[in-house]
Amino acid sequence: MNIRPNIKTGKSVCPHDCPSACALEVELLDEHTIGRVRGSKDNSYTLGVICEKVGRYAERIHHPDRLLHPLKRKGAKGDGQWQRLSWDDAMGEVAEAFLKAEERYGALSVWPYYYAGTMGLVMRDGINRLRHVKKYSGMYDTFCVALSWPGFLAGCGRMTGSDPREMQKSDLIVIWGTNPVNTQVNVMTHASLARKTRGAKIACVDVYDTGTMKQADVKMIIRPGTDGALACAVMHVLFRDGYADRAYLEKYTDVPREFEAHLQSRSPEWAAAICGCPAAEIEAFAKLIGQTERTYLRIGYGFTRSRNGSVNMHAVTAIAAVTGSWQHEGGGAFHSNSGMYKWNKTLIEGLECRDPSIRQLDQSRIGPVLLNNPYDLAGGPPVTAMIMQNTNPASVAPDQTKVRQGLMRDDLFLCVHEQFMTETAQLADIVLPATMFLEHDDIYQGGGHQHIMLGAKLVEAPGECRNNHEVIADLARRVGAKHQGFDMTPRELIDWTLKNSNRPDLEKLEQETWIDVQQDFETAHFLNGFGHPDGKFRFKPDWQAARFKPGIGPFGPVGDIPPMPDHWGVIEEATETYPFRLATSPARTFLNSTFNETPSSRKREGRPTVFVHPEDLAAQGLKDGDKVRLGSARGVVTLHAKVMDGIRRGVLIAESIWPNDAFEDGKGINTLTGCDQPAPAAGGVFHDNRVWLKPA
Ligand SMILES: Nc1nc2c(c(=O)[nH]1)N[C@H]1C(S)=C(S)[C@@H](COP(=O)(O)OP(=O)(O)OC[C@H]3O[C@@H](n4cnc5c(=O)[nH]c(N)nc54)[C@H](O)[C@@H]3O)O[C@H]1N2
Ligand SMILES: Nc1nc2c(c(=O)[nH]1)N[C@H]1C(S)=C(S)[C@@H](COP(=O)(O)OP(=O)(O)OC[C@H]3O[C@@H](n4cnc5c(=O)[nH]c(N)nc54)[C@H](O)[C@@H]3O)O[C@H]1N2
Ligand code: SF4
Ligand SMILES: [Mo]
Repeated sequence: MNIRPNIKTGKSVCPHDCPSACALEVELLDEHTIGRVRGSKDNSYTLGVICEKVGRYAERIHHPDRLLHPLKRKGAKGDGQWQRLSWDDAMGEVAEAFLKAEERYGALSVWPYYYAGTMGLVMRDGINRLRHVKKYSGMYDTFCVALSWPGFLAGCGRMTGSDPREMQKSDLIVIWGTNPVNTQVNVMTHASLARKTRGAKIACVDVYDTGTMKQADVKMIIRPGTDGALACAVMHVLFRDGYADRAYLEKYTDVPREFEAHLQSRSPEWAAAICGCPAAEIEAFAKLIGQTERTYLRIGYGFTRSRNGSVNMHAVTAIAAVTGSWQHEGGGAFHSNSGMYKWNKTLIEGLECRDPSIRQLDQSRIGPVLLNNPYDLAGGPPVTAMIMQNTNPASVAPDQTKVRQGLMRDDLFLCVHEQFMTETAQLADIVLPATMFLEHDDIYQGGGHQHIMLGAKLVEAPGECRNNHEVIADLARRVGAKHQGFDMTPRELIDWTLKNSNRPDLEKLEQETWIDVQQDFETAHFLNGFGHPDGKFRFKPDWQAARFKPGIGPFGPVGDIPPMPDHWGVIEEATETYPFRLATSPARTFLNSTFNETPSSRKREGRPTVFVHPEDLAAQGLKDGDKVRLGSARGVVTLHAKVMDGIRRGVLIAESIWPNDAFEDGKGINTLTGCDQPAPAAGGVFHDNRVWLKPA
């Protein structure tokens, strides 16, 4: 799409929870209205490409259903009746409820709750300043990375990796457990460039025939939760057939010979029985990796959303250590660059007021927390007052029935600060209207690349919308929380944070719009050593020490984690009652539950659907398009079946996240998912569900 002449454009950053954090150019039609949104061609990672849903952002920002005024519940919770009130009255009610909760049960009964609906550091994380100053309950954020990060860190010791732009210089890009065509489109830009310019091959490992898989030369379709087995068999072949780089292994890894011996019984035949993928395909895949020096492992999040997810992540990272592909440009591995930025968030988060002894309630267990399960409350008082920003747990959190029951509690005061009347906002006592990213100033980092980026305010907000910082600062004043961060503007917070993180200041960032902070080649490729004290990659990690946040966890049976990469059979294996394994992979034009309010996304995605192997469909006496029910130990949902060839028998996929009310009975897909805490550090197990499938 070309720039239209005579239309003013502004530079911005996509704020959504997506590793691509695209650099944007936004058409500004007047001070309230945007036109088209494009990817910036000048940014070396974005390269002018963004996803279709953000390309038509005008549809979201100018949506007729945007919340414009503070609202107060009329009638019972969830009745859908509201009355308008002024900001002053609304904030007065929130403050009063918080002070009352504190007086009755202590500060721990207030639980500020947030997630990454915006990735802006000021707007996303500022809620923690209020939390820390007031000593409210902590939140352990487990939806997304609590499984993947400990798995990556277990081996590599630092959350960085080969420059993602190096994919252009690879000869084989292995896209493992991510579906970038849907979830982070720029990976495909760089992989396709490598294919075009040097004939690189693309391999994809997933549990169904995704849009990414369709573009791949090598297609590895496995059963969910079996990546550890596949990785072990690949490494078995690498050692067996002489593709292991022994000099590299001796220098850079902890127990290479013990690991080689361990892998001797992990043959392709062994893995085939677990993964459901023929041994010959595993052999060929391993051989290709072994023969290609410049093999780049682009490792995603999706395959870690299982009870053995951390172990599987670690197993996949071990492949690059066996081949030593880290030594080559266009080689090595990448999961996230989050470990690179090293922000000083003292003022944004009020870190100097943080008391590490305060309980951390697990975000994914919001259901049991609100149902007063003693384990989840860690012996403390019940949660009786909450403010939520940038998240929609009544849709996205696991074990939805419990989440809803908890949020419906009569003695819980809930304030939701939102852009739309989400499933969560519908259950609130007070709903506050929030700005969108183009209506406020913030700063962003690229998880999937290496830029610090400024997203400045470009248009005026509609109605009475206020940004997160304003709301938190206002509430702080009303509940007597004092901190200099509450008295600063977002721009002052951005400037302070940049300067105190040894980065150029706001003025400089404003001139440049983004700063490339890529590490040098040796550091990014761990050639100066991996992130452990001895500088070695660990085939045998210290799982007991594996945490995502200092001081929290480990959870679950850490002692049972296999000492070296393996298939760890703690997933919800199918049983006679629940003969299928279900993954709830992201749909292309929804982003979690965001965008599921836009008409073009709804139209493109159709209706809530479950993909079923043709033989499984026939065996159930069903045909394509039939209405079906899925049931797990946690509940039942109703949707429609669609036949899918590219999937193993016994595996189901329900692309997500549809609004709850798009399903019969208003029960969304997370009715089926569980919220138990997998080892070592807990985390959302959205793709690890045993279910039955029946005609509706
Ligand atoms: N369109 C769209 N984009 C998104 C999102 C979205 O919901 N929709 N979500 C955003 C967020 S919050 C995140 S964290 C990222 C996540 O982005 P990704 O890293 O891509 O992770 P997921 O999207 O959870 O899953 C990716 C793929 O993993 C597959 N998968 C599931 N289980 C397994 C398994 O056991 N083994 C293997 N090999 N594959 C498996 C799924 O089928 C899916 O195709 O995407 C972001 N971008
Ligand atoms: N079944 C299933 N469930 C999943 C997943 C899955 O793959 N399958 N993925 C999981 C993952 S990886 C994640 S990260 C979670 C994400 O779950 P959430 O963090 O809840 O993400 P969203 O559903 O995108 O909701 C974000 C909300 O923030 C609001 N918002 C955006 N910007 C702002 C702002 O500036 N201020 C305020 N006040 N509000 C704002 C949006 O309107 C939106 O309603 O979902 C998890 N749930
Ligand atoms: S690909 Fe991700 S970061 Fe880029 S515009 Fe789309 S949602 Fe935003
Ligand atoms: Mo996520």
